[in-house]
Amino acid sequence: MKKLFLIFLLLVPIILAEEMEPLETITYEGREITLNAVQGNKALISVDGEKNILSLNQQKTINGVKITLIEIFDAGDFGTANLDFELAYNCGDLKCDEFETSENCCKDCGCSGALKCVENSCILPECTLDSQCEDSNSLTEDYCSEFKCKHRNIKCEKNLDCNDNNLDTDDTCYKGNCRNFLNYVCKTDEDCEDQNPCTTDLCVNKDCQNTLKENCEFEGEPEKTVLEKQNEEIKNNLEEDVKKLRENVLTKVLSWFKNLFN
Ligand SMILES: [Ca+2]
Ligand SMILES: [Ca+2]
Ligand SMILES: [Ca+2]
Repeated sequence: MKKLFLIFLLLVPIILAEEMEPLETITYEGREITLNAVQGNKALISVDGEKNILSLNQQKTINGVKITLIEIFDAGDFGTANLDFELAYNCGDLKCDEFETSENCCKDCGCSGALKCVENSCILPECTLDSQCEDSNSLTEDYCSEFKCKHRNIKCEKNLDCNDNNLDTDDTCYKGNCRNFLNYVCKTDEDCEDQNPCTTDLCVNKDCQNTLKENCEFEGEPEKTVLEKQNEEIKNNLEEDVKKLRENVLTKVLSWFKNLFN
């Protein structure tokens, strides 16, 4: 449905109303329109060099532009004219119609040689590959979009860019963003205290070891240490982020497919 609405919008002609003075030139949809002279109830008009005379309230197509002479003010050498313009062709329907050229509608007619059509103008492409946009700045991501080089700021390129001068965090660069996650579960044996009298609580290589003592009876669940809880929370948040990211990607893919069949 959305697609149909867009196509409808594209097919609606753009009409421009303009009051012009003699020898004035305007650009309308890539066409150069000049009011050459006003005399009595007539106006001499040219579109990209092709001339024609219009009488008051008359409509003529000159070089692919439908022009209506709506009104004339102060008829004479310095008179002005009120004109309506409408393209006689449809730029954007993917057909290179009569009067359409690379200059006024490269959307439909394309561009010659190495030129590429961007925003309905033929331009010499700045790039076709991301690698042509390298700016020697490691903190920008360089890419080619619509034949122009773009540079997106990123926070890091390598892990070293993320050093937070904190030995308790592992500093990594992930897709241009820094991650500084705690790299220890415990520092001392006290950090591993699980409130269970039947375990020996030790901190070994930054990790807790709670070993069951032999022939010891204790009812209930052993408690987690504060640090264990903190690390579990970080892990849960990370898993939540990854889940959201996956859902986002899936939604986008589904909506792309939906649009494709609408
Ligand atoms: Ca066309
Ligand atoms: Ca760069
Ligand atoms: Ca660190």
